[in-house]
Amino acid sequence: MASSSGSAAFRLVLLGLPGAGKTTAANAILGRDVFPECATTNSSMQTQIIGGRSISLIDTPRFLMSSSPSDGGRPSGEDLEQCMCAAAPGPHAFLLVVPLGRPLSAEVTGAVEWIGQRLGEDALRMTVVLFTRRERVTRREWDSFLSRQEVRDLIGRCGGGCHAVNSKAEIEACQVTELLEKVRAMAEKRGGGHYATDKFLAAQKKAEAEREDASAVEEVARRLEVERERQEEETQRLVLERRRREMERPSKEESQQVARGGRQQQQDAWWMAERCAAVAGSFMAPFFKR
Ligand SMILES: Nc1nc2c(ncn2[C@@H]2O[C@H](COP(=O)(O)OP(=O)(O)O)[C@@H](O)[C@H]2O)c(=O)[nH]1
Ligand SMILES: [Mg+2]
Repeated sequence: MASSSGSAAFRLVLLGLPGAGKTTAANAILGRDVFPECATTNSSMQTQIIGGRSISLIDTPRFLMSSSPSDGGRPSGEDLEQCMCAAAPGPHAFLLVVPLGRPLSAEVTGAVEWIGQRLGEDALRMTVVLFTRRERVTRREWDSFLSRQEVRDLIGRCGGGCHAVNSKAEIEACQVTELLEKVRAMAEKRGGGHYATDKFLAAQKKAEAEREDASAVEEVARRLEVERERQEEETQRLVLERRRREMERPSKEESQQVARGGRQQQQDAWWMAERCAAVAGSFMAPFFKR
């Protein structure tokens, strides 16, 4: 995802969990309070010439790494896309800001995974872990912290190693130079160039289109399923209706019996009428003879 910029400028994106110290570190690196310290809601860029090089820092929203709106984050992807646009044509490094003085939480290690998943392995190769609140640990504590396996794993996943600062106090120029030297060395190791925002955005768009296609296919499948269920119910209803009609209709034998019974009654009626006529005839005959 990297592309060659050929520019002497560096664009660095600060990433980290809420309250990690991104805004404070950005202001300290630039030596001016240019980013407001109140809760950051949008990614924005500020530029300063440091040691003859144009350094642009992109501060990111408090909840960039949280996709859950309940945490204050915006719908997945929106903040990150805005961050990438602010860093266009692309950052030369990502600074993953991690505060010192507390054990590494699962969220911090999760942040590294987040970078890998959302920005790709290339972004991890151009990430420096920037530890803040350096003044809170002694040299001995710092050394012991660095020797811990989970810390080594965290730093090992990032191509640019680590750097520690106290951003509450003014960061000394030499510390900034040291950090920028790490970024430069990292860029050189990678063959130069910056993370390509356009490729990132194109990949985002492609993923978005794929998600839309997948949901369109899901919608068609859902409609087909509804139609299949409807037809099944209709067939069931017709079968029951036919059964009900069959139960109500007399059987063939019953109908033949009924028909036979009717004919018999008719024959009986004729026979009765004939008999009556015969009896009536024999009874009346003597009167007519006279
Ligand atoms: N002591 C000390 N406090 C710091 C340092 N960096 C940040 N802070 C404090 O940590 C809090 C959160 O910092 P902020 O930059 O707003 O965090 P963000 O949410 O990552 O931007 C603020 O009160 C800062 O003053 C540091 O290096 N040392
Ligand atoms: Mg902030």
